[in-house]
Amino acid sequence: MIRDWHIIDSTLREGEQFAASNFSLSDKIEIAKALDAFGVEYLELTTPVASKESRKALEIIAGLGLNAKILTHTRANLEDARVAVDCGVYGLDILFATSKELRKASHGKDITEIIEHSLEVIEYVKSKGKNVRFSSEDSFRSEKMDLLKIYAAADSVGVNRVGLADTVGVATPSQVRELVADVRAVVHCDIEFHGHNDTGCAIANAFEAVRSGATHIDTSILGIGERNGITPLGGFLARMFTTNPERLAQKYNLEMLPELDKMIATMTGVGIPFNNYLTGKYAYNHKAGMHLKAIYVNPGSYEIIPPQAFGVKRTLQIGSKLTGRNAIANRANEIGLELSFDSLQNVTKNIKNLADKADLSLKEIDELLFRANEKTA
Ligand code: HCA
Ligand code: CU
Repeated sequence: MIRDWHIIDSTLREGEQFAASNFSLSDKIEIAKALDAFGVEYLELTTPVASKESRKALEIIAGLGLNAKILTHTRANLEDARVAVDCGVYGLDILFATSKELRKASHGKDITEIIEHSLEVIEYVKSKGKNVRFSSEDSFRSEKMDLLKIYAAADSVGVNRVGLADTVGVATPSQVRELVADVRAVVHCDIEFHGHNDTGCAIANAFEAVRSGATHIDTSILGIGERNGITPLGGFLARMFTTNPERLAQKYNLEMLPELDKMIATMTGVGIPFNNYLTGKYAYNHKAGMHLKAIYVNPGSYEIIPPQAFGVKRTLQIGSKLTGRNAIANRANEIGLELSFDSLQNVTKNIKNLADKADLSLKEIDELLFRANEKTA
C-alpha cells in the first residue's frame, strides 16, 4: 500500500551543486515559480550562509507567496540555523554525517555528540515555530544501530521528518525497503528519502522508499546534482504514473514537464539527454516495422505512459530500413492515396533498399508513393 507522499524538489539546492549550474537570481525565481506551477509541495534551497546571493535568493523566494513550502538546507549547527530561521522560510532540512567514512573526513564527532548537537538544533528550530527535518548523511554506509538511535532521539523531541540519504548512490531497492521499514518501526514522524544515481538506482530506490512507507522524496529537474545527480523529477513521476495515473494527474500539472526540463537544460547548457525519461528526443520514437504496425492499432502496445499525459509527442520513424508495409500503407493513407497491395509491397521494398544507406525523409517517401500511384493510375 502506498500512502500519501510529497515531492521536495531540490533543483535549487542539490541542483546548484551540479557542475554546470550557476543560476542567477532571476533564474532561481523562474525555477521556483515553474516548480510551484507544476505543483511540487516543497522547494529546497541552498543554505543562506553559502553566499550573499544565496541568502538574498532564499529571502526573496520565501517571500513570493508560492503554494510550495520553502525549505533551506543547513548543517546541524545553531549559527546556521539562526540565519536560516531569519530568512522567512517554512522549514529547515538539517544534516549530519553519520557514516564512519564521512565522520572521519568531515567532523570527527561520535554518535553521542552527533545526537547532542542535532537535538539542540532541532529544539531551537522548533522553538521558532518552523518545520524541521533531520537527515543523516551517507545513511546507507552508517551503522544501522547508530542510525536508529539518532532517528529515535530526533523523533522524541518532535522532529517533523527524518531523512535517509543515499549520498554516494550505493543503495539497492531492497536495502532501501529494509531501512525505511526499520526506521518506520522506531519513529512516528514522516520519512524522507534522498537518493543519488551513481549506480543508476535513484528512481528505483525512491519508488521503493515510497512503497515502504517514506512520505517525502527528494528530486531535481533532470536529476541535476553532485556528480551524476539524484532522482530526476520526470523519471520518478514516470515510475509513479504507472502505479496510479489518475492520482498523479490530480497532484501535478504533468503537461508542464517538458517546459521544466527544457528550462534547466537551457540554463545549464547541457541539453536534455537523448535517453531521458519522457522528454528525451527519442523517448516516444517508434522505428521497427513490427512496432510501427502495433502502434497504429494501439499505442499502448509499446507505450507504457501515453505521451500526451506529460505533454510530449510520439514520433514515427517510417523511413528506415527496418520499416514495414503497414507503416508505408498508413502514410499513403494520410496523404490520400489508395495503393494496391502489390504496389505497396513494391514501394516498401524500394524504401527499405534505399534506406540501407540512410533514412529517407517523409518528403522522399511521399514522392515515391506519388510515383507509385501514378504508375497504377
Ligand atoms: C550534501 C549531501 C546530501 C544531503 C541530503 C539530505 C546527500 O550534498 O550536502 O540532506 O538529505 O546526498 O547526502 O545532498
Ligand atoms: Cu545529495
